[in-house]
This record gives sequence, C-alpha cells and structure tokens, in this order.
Amino acid sequence: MDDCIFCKIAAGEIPSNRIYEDERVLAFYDAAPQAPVHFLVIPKEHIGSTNELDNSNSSIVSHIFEVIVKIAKHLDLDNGYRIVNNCGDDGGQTVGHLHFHVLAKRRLAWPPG
Ligand code: IU
Repeated sequence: MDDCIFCKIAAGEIPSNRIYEDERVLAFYDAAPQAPVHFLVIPKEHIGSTNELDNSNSSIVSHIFEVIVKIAKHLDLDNGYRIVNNCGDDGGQTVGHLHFHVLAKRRLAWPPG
C-alpha cells in the first residue's frame, strides 16, 4: 500500500529500530514505548487489520507468534510479556496495517483501559 507507514517501514523507506526480520515479517521497537520493552511485529505484506485475516493469509499469525517467542528468548523476557492486537476504532487501532504489540519488563495492569 503506497500510503501505509508500516509498509514503508517494512520496505526500509522509513527507518526503524529493527530487532528481527525475515522474508515475511519485521519486528521493530515502538516509537512511543509504553513499557521498558515495547516492540511491534508486522507482516511485510499489507494486511489492514485482524478483520482482514482469512484462510488465504492467516498463517502469518502463527509465524508472528513463533517470532515473538524467539525474540522473547533473545531479550530474556523470562518474567513474561503481553501481546496486544488492537483492531478497529473501538479496539484502539491507529495504524491500518496488522501489528502485534509486545510489552514487557514492567508489571502490567488488567483489565486494560
Ligand atoms: P495501534 O495498535 O495501531 O494503536 O498501535 C500503533 C503503534 O505504532 C503505536 O504504539 C505507535 O507508537 C507505533 N508507531 C511506531 O512505532 N512508529 C510509527 O512511525 C508510527 C506508529 I505512525
């Protein structure tokens, strides 16, 4: 998508603090961290939100979760972490490209606001 900021980050047209990348996904630190460790994992392919997942593209989600586990080990997130996906306006989604937040290294409250 031409005007999608996360597509531009995935393509390297906008710089990001990258943690991991392969042919299908990119993980990078969130520009406005909400925890001492806060990174995002995105598909390189443009998928607008969770609502655009179906049988043709949903395998990316299991891959993203496998990548999260790998990164969590790499970053020593032994005390746990939270994975967040905001979908749509009421879900608090502000960037229209599927992404999973990973927050760690502080005790997180529940329920979220
Ligand atoms: P949300 O779930 O759509 O609300 O999350 C979008 C996140 O993307 C949010 O935490 C932003 O800080 C983050 N972000 C970023 O890391 N770099 C950017 O250039 C932009 C947003 I725009």
